[in-house]
Amino acid sequence: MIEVGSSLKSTTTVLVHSPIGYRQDEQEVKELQSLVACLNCTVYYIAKFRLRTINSKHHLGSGQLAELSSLVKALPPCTLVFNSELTPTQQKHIQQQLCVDVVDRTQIIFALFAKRATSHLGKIQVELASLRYASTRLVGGWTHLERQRGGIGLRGGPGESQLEIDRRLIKSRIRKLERQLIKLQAQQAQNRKRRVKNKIPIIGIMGYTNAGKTTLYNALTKQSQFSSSQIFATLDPKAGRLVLPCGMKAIVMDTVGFVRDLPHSLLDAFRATLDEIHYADLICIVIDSSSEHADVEYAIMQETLESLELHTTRQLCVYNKKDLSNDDLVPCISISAFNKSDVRQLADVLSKELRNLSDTVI
Ligand SMILES: Nc1nc2c(ncn2[C@@H]2O[C@H](COP(=O)(O)OP(=O)(O)OP(=O)(O)O)[C@@H](O)[C@H]2O)c(=O)[nH]1
Ligand SMILES: [Mg+2]
Repeated sequence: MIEVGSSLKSTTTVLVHSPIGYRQDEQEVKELQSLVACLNCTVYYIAKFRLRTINSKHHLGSGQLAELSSLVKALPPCTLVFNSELTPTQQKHIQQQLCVDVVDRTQIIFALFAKRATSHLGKIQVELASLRYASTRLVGGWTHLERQRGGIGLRGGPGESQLEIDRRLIKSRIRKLERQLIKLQAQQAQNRKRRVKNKIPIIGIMGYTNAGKTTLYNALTKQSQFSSSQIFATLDPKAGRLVLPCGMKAIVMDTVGFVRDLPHSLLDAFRATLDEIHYADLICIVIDSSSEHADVEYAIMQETLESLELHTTRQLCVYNKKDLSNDDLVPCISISAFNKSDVRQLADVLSKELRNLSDTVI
């Protein structure tokens, strides 16, 4: 059973990393470690298994499950955090066989989003996504919902099973949240109309989590929104005004950061928040140039933009944190070989690059 938006039962965790085959995946483990750390949990141990195939009943192979079981017995009480998405059946079987709490990466991301949501809109979106996700995984009771929501739903008629009550409770809560979301979206549409009427261009800032989007947003709009080295520091989009050196006014929008394998239901919930970005004239893709995996993060970002149908909006790549980067950035320039001025600009960049190279050689 998934506790909607709650933190883990035990704050001591054992991470279970079990990719298929042999691939470089240290970053995936580090990312899960940071997600868990953001929930104030400690990682006691990282268990790694290589899978040839995924076991439909308990995810790991039988021998691997026995190995994990002995490990768990030797450790203090903990929660097992799987670095992959488990089916409800797999989760239930591992829990039963090892007598420990089990959560997967998706549930960790949900818990973190729930912890970070501050605005009314953000809270509604996260709860909606959690409930939609949970409704597809209902295998047991859902009585904690009644506790959490102060007794919504009440008991059904005679003969209604716990599972039926659970489904009804979730459905009615989802409907209520959807109605609230529609109202908030109508308000957003009003604000948007005003901007369109005033013909103010919109610049969206997007990128992998922790790339420095909010820091850049603050620098551009002279605001002081919360920025932090923690993953998913921003959940609620912010919009601020910017006056460009040419005197043109623009709206700059900061957005939620993305990670690999962001649960689809979360992405769907955040579609509403990211609706505004569909009206952007330009998207600044912020890339952390000091990250060892900047290229992977960039690829994940492009995939996400595609799934949000934002890939056709004009983009500008901004390589941030160059003060931390040891590598020389891959230079970017866009030209038309038919355009003399572009070719001159390219010649300038080439001479600058070559000068830099010869400086390094000397
Ligand atoms: N050294 C250095 N650190 C930076 C730079 N820009 C941002 N940071 C730091 O990077 C961390 C993340 O910055 P944020 O602006 O919160 O990043 P974000 O992309 O908004 O992150 P999320 O909202 O979590 O997606 C913070 O600790 C910032 O101080 C930079 O140019 N150089
Ligand atoms: Mg941010």
